[in-house]
Amino acid sequence: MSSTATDTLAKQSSEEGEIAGGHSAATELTDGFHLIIDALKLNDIDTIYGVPGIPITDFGRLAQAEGMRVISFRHEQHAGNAAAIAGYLTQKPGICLTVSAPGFLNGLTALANATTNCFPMILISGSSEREIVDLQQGDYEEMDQLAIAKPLCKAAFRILHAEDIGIGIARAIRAACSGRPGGVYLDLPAKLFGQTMDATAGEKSLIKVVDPAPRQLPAPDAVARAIDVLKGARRPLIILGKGAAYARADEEIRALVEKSGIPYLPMSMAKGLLPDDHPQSAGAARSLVLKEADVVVMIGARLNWLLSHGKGKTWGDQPKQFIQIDIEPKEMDSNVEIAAPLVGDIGSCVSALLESMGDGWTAPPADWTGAIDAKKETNLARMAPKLQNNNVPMDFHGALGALRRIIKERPDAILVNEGANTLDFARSIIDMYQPRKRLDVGTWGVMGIGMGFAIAAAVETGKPVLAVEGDSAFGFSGMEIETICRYNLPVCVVVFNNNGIYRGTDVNPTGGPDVATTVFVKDSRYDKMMEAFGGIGVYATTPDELSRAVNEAMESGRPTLVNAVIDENAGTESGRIGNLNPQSAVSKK
Ligand code: ADP
Ligand code: TZD
Ligand code: MG
Repeated sequence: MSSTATDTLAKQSSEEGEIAGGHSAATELTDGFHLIIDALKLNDIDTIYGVPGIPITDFGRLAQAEGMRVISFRHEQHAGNAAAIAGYLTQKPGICLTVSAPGFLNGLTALANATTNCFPMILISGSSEREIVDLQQGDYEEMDQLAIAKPLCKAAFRILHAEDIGIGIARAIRAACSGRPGGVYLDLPAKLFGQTMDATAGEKSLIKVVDPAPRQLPAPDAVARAIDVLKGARRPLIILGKGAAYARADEEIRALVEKSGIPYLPMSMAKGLLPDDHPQSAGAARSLVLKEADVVVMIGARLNWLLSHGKGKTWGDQPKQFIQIDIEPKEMDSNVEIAAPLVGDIGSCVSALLESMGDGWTAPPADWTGAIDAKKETNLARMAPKLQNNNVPMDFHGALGALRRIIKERPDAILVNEGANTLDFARSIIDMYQPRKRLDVGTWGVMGIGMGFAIAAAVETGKPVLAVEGDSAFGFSGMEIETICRYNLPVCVVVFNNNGIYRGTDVNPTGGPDVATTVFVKDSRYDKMMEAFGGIGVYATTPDELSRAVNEAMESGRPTLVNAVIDENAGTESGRIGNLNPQSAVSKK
C-alpha cells in the first residue's frame, strides 16, 4: 500500500509522543492539510496550479512533499486557466489553488470562463475566518468569497470541519465532471487546515468518487425521431463542437461521419477531431454549408453567437431542422427550435444513432456533396499562393503558412491560439490532424488564456506546445514565460507583433501627445523578455526565419519566444467579428 500524507503525519505524531512521554499509545492524528491532499490523491488528482500565500502556503508545500505536482504561477488567473484546460484535456477537474480575497478574485475570471466553456475545474481558495468575515470586523483579506463565487460557477461549497473534507472534495469533483462539466468553487477557511482528527477516522472519511461522469443514454424514441429527421434530409450537415472533443468519443464520431457520408464542420476547438484534410470536412466551405443545409446535426456545440444563434444571414433562407446532441437538456431550443433533441452523453448518443442507421444508409445526394467539394476547391486554391508568400514585413498569411507546414509535420503538437486577426487567420489557415490539439479563446473570446493553457498543455501531455499569440493577447499573461522557463517546459511562443490591437496604425484623432488607444510601443522586443529568464528569444522578420526558429524550438523542447514582425497594416478591426462593434451614430467633424 502506498504511503499517504496521513500515514506520514501519524508517524510523526507517534514519534513525538514517544519522545515526549514514551506513550506507545499516542493518538495518531491527521489534519486538514493532509486530509485534503489525501482526498485529492485518492481521486487520482495529482497536479495543482496556483499561487502561494496565506493561508495556503504550507498546503502547497505539503502537497509537493507528498508527491503532487504543484505548479506555481505569477498570477492566479493564469493558474486558473491552466487548471481549466487541464480539466478539458484529462476529463478530471483541474485544480487551481489561491489565497483569500484578491488571489481568489484573480482566479475567478478563469473559474467563470471554465464554466462558460464547460471545462471541469475546481477553484480551491483559502479564506479568512468566518466569525470575523460575517461580522465584517476587518480580517486580513476579508471577503465573503462563497457568496461572490456562487453566480459564476456550477456549484460552490465551503468546508468547516476536517471530518467533512472527504465529502466536500467528492461533491466538488462530482459537480465539476457530471452532466455539463464546469467550474466549482471550494472555500477553505484558514482554520480548517490545522484542525486535527484521529488518523484512522480521517482515512475512513475520505471518498473515492465512483463514476464521476456517469454515461447518460438517450431515450430510444428520441433516437428514432432523430433518425427520421435525418432520413428526410437532402442537404445534411454535422457540426462538431468542443463538447464532442471533450467527450473522447473519437471513434464513434468518425464512424458516424463516415458511415453517413454527411459533410461536417468543426468548431474551433473541435478541429482535428477528424483531420482537417478529411474529404468530408466542409471547413473550407463554411458559408455555403450553413446557408444551404436543410438538416443540421449539432454534436457538443451550442447555437450561440459563434454560430449566429442559428438564424439570420449566416444561415440563409432555406428552412432548417436541427438535431442536437447534448448532455444538458436545457440547451435545447435555447436559440432556435430543435426538431430532434438527443439528450445524453455524446458517446452513447452517437453509438445509438449508428446502431439505428443500420447497414443500408444512403449517402447524401451527390449534388450537395459535389457543390461543397467545388466550393472547397475554389477557396483552397485561392488561399494556397497567399500561404507561400515571402513578404517582408510578413503578413498573416505568410507567417501562418509557415506555421501551418510545421503543424502538418508535427501533428501531435498542441496549438494554443489567441488574439483577433492572429486568432481568426490561424484558425482557418492551420489545419489540425488530431483531437484536442487546438486550444483557444473559446466561448467568450477571452484574451489571457495563452500562457496558462500552454503551461497546462505541456504539463498534462508532455507534448511540444506552440502558442500563437497576438501581441496584445500575449500581454495579458506574458509574465508567465518566467513560469515556462522555471519548469523548463517545451513551449514555443510566437508573438505576432503588429504593434497593437488589430493593427498598429491608429492615430490619436486630437493630434495630442498620447498615442491612439489600440497601439503599442513600435517594434517591441518580446524576444528579449524570454532571454531575461534564460529562455531562447528569436527576432524573426521572414517566414523562413520564423520556420527555422519554431522548428528548432519544437525539436529541442526548450522554452522559446519568437517575436514575429507582422505588417502593422495587415489586420482588420476585431479580426472577423468587426460587425459586433457598436458604432457611434453621432460622428464629430
Ligand atoms: P463550441 O464552442 O465548440 O461550439 P460549446 O462550448 O458551445 O462548443 O458546446 C459544448 C457543448 O457540449 C455544451 O453544450 C455541453 O453541454 C456539451 N457537452 C460537453 N460534454 C458533453 C458530453 N460528454 N456529452 C454530451 N454533451 C456534452
Ligand atoms: N479583454 C479581454 C479579457 N478579452 C478580450 N477579448 C478583450 C479585452 C478585447 N480584445 C479582443 O477581443 S481581441 C484583443 C482584445 C484586447 C486583442 C487583439 O490584438 P492582438 O491581435 O494583438 O492580440 P491582432 O492580431 O493584432 O488582431
Ligand atoms: Mg496585434
